[in-house]
Amino acid sequence: MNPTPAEHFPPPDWRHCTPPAAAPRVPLLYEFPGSLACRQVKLALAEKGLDWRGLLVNRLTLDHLAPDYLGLNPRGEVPTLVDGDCVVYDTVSILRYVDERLPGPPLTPADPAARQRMDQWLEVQRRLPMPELELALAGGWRGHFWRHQLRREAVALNRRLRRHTGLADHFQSRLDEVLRLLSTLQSRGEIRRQVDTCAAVLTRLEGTLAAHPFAAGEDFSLADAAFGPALERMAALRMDRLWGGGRLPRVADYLDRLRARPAFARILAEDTTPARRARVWLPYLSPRLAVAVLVLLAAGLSLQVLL
Ligand SMILES: N[C@@H](CCC(=O)N[C@@H](CS)C(=O)NCC(=O)O)C(=O)O
Repeated sequence: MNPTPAEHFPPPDWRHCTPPAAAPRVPLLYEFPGSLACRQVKLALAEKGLDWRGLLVNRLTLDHLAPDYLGLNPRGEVPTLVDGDCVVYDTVSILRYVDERLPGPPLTPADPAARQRMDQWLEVQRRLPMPELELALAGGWRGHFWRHQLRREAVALNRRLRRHTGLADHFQSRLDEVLRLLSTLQSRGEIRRQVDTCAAVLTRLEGTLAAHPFAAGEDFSLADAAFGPALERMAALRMDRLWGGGRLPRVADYLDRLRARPAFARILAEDTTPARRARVWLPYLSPRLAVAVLVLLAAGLSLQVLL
């Protein structure tokens, strides 16, 4: 089997890069509204009380496959964080960078046992099959749209593979991933197995939450910045039946407590403003609307000529 984009392009080693010397530090976050991975990073930034400048990578217009963006993030995914000379991709790596290199209250426990728990939960969260579940379980027009978008991406990647041979590695690895996702979506059994994987993780989380209020210990940590948006997304996909109705009461209470945090409410609200939606949808819709208007005009003209 071909390596996944994450295996092909391992996380960058940011420990030797040079962050900007002067304050205030306002890192750039290449992001897409609604992206789970972006919300995890934004939650960590917001919990640390930091400002960031968001730069839209519009997944609707396939901006994440543009050669310039692949130069920053060879996986062709969002988010990517740029802070001076430091360019970081891979969500868990960005979370660690944010906490280790940027100011604000620490989100990594000082206690070694709690730190180890945080690291374990970050890795468990990283392996949750969220891209598959988001595509398979999203209902209504949203589900249809994103599955259609994935097929569009496969066509675009095939075309780009022929045109930009210099980036063949990047396009091939992304194409393999897109084809893997498309094939997973064909199999109900596979999706059921992935839901079971989540259920097993949540049962483990329930056990952990019996010992302390957050995933790693007594305080909010990077593990909660990762799990909060992931649970929120599962709830949006109606996977909350895994913990609702008294099944996993501590997980239910944990999500309620995370939702009640001001940083959490802020990042969700900022993601869904009408202005943000317009910035994403207008570049996608306007050329399509223009073509539709032209087709209608041409049809009207031909009718006039005929009659
Ligand atoms: N494993 C990735 C997760 C990032 C990810 O899956 N990003 C999604 C959006 S939430 C993405 O950019 N997908 C590209 C696509 O759909 O083509 C990481 O650690 O950064």
